[in-house]
Amino acid sequence: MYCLIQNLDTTGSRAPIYGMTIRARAGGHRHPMRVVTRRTGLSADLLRAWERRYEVVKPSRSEGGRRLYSDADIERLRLLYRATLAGRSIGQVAELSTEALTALVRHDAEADAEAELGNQGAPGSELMTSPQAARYLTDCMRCVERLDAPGLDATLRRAAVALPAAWLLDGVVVPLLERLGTRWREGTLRPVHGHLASAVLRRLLERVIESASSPLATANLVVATPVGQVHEFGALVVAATAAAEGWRVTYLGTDLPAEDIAEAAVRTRARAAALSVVFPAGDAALEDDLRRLRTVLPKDVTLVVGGAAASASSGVLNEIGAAQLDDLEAFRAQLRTLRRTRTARALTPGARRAPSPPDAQRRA
Ligand code: B12
Repeated sequence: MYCLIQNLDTTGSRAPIYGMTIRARAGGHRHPMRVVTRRTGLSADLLRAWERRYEVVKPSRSEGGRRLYSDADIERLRLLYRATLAGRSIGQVAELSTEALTALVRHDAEADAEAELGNQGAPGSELMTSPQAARYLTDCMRCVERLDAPGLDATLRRAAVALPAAWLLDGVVVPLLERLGTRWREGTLRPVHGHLASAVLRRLLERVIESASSPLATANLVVATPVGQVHEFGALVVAATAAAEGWRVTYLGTDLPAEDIAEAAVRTRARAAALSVVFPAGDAALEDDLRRLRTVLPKDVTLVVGGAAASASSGVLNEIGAAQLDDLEAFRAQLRTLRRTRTARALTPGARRAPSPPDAQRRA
């Protein structure tokens, strides 16, 4: 499909960019400008100027003549904006392919972190991730303490624009959730603080999952918590992490029976299913459900399990061949390995294609 689209496009060195955009236009969502400005952080005026002068994207038009942007357009604009925030002019980056921009933005982020660490950071502190992230984290905590939901929402939105997704998650969202848990336990925050923050964080994570989940992705993932597991944020963070890694993510929510997870994996042609288990630990019903899930899940769907209760069931996880992962870094590494393995398989002459949903169901 991708080759076919590339062949259709004859715009020279930028062919892959427009090939990707065409594909998204043919099948993906189209978004009006206000969605684009909200998701990227660009103002409408700046966006129009970039289009006029540099043709950074070529939106289609509605019948009424309004601009309509694809998901790939939005991703490209977001990367361009980040590249300019790092100190470049738009003219220096407008011609780069989306892949080159992704690499550039990632490199900027790493360089920024190293420089800041050299200036101020002691290993092991929050500054390991980014001082900028630490500042957002402090601001978020202040908003929670004041029960200021709009303020928390606005701070997280700013963080989402300014920081690479991995920093947003590892440097702001996860530490914020951890602090909330600690303060709640200590009794220095009341349940209302936790509820207010949870509602805002859930919306943020859902936005990250939706907007980072690439419609162009070739690898699909389903994420859920199994039966009896109601703690949701591990699963949400994992889903957002995978989306930011370029996976197409289907987030299923909590407390799901094995059969439902398997059906979603089959229907979305998932390469992997990720489960979060937190409480209760070592639960016999959970372990039965995990065994059943492995039998109803197609064989070529990798099962990945993490969360505080995972180690209590490591015997069962070993037995069913599930990958038990402790943290988001290990998860990212696993996702990259899975994608490489799949690409290598697809490139091997005569390699077996991933089963179609009905085949997979029959085998199950
Ligand atoms: C919020 C919360 C709740 C909320 C959940 C809301 C929701 N929609 O999720 C509510 C109020 C419902 C709740 C209920 C309960 N909770 Co509670 N809860 C918490 C709290 C404060 C935060 C959990 C959280 O969201 N953390 C943030 C996420 C991101 O962290 P995480 O899940 O650990 O995930 C990280 C890693 O584990 C990993 N990860 C997680 N999943 C996966 C998956 C994969 C594939 C990978 C790679 C990685 C990975 O990545 C994440 C990022 O680092 C914790 C305390 C704490 N500090 O953790 C207690 C806590 C988890 N709850 C606890 C308990 C006991 C309960 C209740 C029994 C309380 C009660 N008496 O009713 C009930 C249980 C209800 C039930 N039926 O199971 C205990 C569990 C103790 C234990 N381990 O044995 C904790 C630890 C509090 C405590 N110290 O006592 N809880």
